Amino acid sequence: MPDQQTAIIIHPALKGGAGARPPQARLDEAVGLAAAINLDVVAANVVTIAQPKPATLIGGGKVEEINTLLDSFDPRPDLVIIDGALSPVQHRNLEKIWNLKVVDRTALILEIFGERAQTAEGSLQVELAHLDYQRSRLVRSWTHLERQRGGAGFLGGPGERQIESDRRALSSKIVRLKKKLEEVTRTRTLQRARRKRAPHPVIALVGYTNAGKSTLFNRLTQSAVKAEDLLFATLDPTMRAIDLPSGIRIILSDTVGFISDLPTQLVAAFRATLEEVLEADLIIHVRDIAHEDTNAQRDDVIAVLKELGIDAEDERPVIEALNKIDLLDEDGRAAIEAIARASEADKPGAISAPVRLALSAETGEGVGDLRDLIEETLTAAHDTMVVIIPAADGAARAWLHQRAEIIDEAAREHELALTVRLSKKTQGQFFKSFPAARAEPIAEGARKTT
Ligand SMILES: Nc1nc2c(ncn2[C@@H]2O[C@H](COP(=O)(O)OP(=O)(O)OP(=O)(O)O)[C@@H](O)[C@H]2O)c(=O)[nH]1
Ligand SMILES: [Mg+2]
Repeated sequence: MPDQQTAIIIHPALKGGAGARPPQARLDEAVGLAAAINLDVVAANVVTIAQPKPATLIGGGKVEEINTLLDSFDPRPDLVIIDGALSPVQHRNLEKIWNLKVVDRTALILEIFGERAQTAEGSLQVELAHLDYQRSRLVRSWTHLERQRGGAGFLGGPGERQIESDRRALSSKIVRLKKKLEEVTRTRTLQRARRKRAPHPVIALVGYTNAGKSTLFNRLTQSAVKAEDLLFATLDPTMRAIDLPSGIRIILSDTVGFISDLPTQLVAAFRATLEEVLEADLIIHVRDIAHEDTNAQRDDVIAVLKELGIDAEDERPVIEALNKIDLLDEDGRAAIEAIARASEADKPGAISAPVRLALSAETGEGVGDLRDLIEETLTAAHDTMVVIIPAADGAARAWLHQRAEIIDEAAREHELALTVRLSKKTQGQFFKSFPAARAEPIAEGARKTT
């Protein structure tokens, strides 16, 4: 285990810059990010920027001040983290001036993702994003930092493989990785297709990092998925089948947390990982309602979902789980509960107008209500019915077997009676494709067999 590396963090705040979040809160978040990869943060400052400098982003005076700050430590810190985006030129210049490794926000998040990824696909995606980022920095020689820069991540120690400084080598590596990733993704798609054949509704938990998704996932599944007070504790989607009280089986999926200014490289790379969300029947947006930036966090999550194609037009039901109410005082809690009650009219909810529910994944308060709401939402979107098709209509039968949950199948004279659970949307498709089919009201007792 190498010694813990030390870092100072600078949050560059553009004067009069847009943004719902106060710079101090952003700085705190950056400190949390650094803690997530076990960096020892020895100083953290906001630096106000009147006008971004093309050469160094930060003005000359401030650059000097930071140098003095660095010198005041003995030994000097290992890293400077700039909680913002640096152009390759700014990056190189700052490293030269401070004679120190500089890490920008993208690289920091990439590093965290790299440490957390657990599945082959997750690791490949991060590596790819990392290479892509490196390639963008490979405009000239890095020799002045050769010693520090080893391995895939900036924290890589000596002995790890050196980054190819040659753009071409990097590019061919990217091509190889992409191929490998394609293979892994294909396997996953196959797995997903197999799951589709057992057509259980998929419920995706999404939300800002540290909102409590994994804790809620554990509550709901009573399993032990890593839940930690670390940013980005979960990187690869974890899925688990659970049975709701009525017997409906659902697949719950825990996902990677979102963050503001997610590196574009990662948005692209993680699209596949978040595909589960794209295909979910119900989205639960978990929010840390006790966080001072809770509204800005919500907006960030909605922005990322939009990038993934889940926009205001999406008709999928959305539940906002207003989590961590145990951290609120009485007034705060009353306010949140009022917001939740007011949203009942929005049932079954949508991304633009979600149904809200106050709860605490930690204490379990309200989690039962969430389970009921999930059940209610899914039931509203699905019907159990008897579908009658001509006995000879193999295509209709196959279609149903592929996309519906078959509860019962009985042969009648020249006909087949299938008791199925079908979403409203799928029903529409089915009866349009197979006009000879018809629906019958479900016989008493048949529902029990679910
Ligand atoms: N007080 C309180 N803490 C909570 C609650 N839910 C989660 N936490 C804590 O919040 C922290 C983050 O929880 P996680 O479940 O790991 O959050 P996550 O959304 O999965 O985070 P990432 O995987 O990093 O995106 C942990 O320390 C939890 O114990 C809650 O209802 N109340
Ligand atoms: Mg998690």
